[in-house]
Amino acid sequence: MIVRKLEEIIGAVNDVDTPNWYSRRLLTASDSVGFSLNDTHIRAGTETLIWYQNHIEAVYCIEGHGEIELTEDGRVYPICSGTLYTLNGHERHLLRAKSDMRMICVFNPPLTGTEVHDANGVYPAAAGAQD
Ligand code: 9YT
Repeated sequence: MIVRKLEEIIGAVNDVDTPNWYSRRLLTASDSVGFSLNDTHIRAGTETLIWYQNHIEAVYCIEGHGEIELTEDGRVYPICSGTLYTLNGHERHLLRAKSDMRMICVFNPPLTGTEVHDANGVYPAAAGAQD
């Protein structure tokens, strides 16, 4: 059993800060549970290109509001507290935060804990992952 508190992650190596968002990786690959879980804040007014080619991400918004736009067809989905979206098709998208947003993000395969997006919005594949 794993019991962990947010205060243990804040300021540690798994507290990842970028210009558009900061993400506290509460569960990571080293926990060996098959997924990872982040407590992520998106800064108001930001737009982030995201394309999880190597992962499935589920995102549950618990604070704030914004939208995602799928770049393939321009469809826009409003996101607010209580909205879940899951990128089960590895959809390339833009995330726009209309206010500060807080999201619980689950990744499969799990993140190692320190990932940031590359220029294409991608996180690298987990070591040992199959193509
Ligand atoms: C919602 C979203 O994907 N935000 C970008 C950060 C990412 N979810 C993370 O690593 O927590």
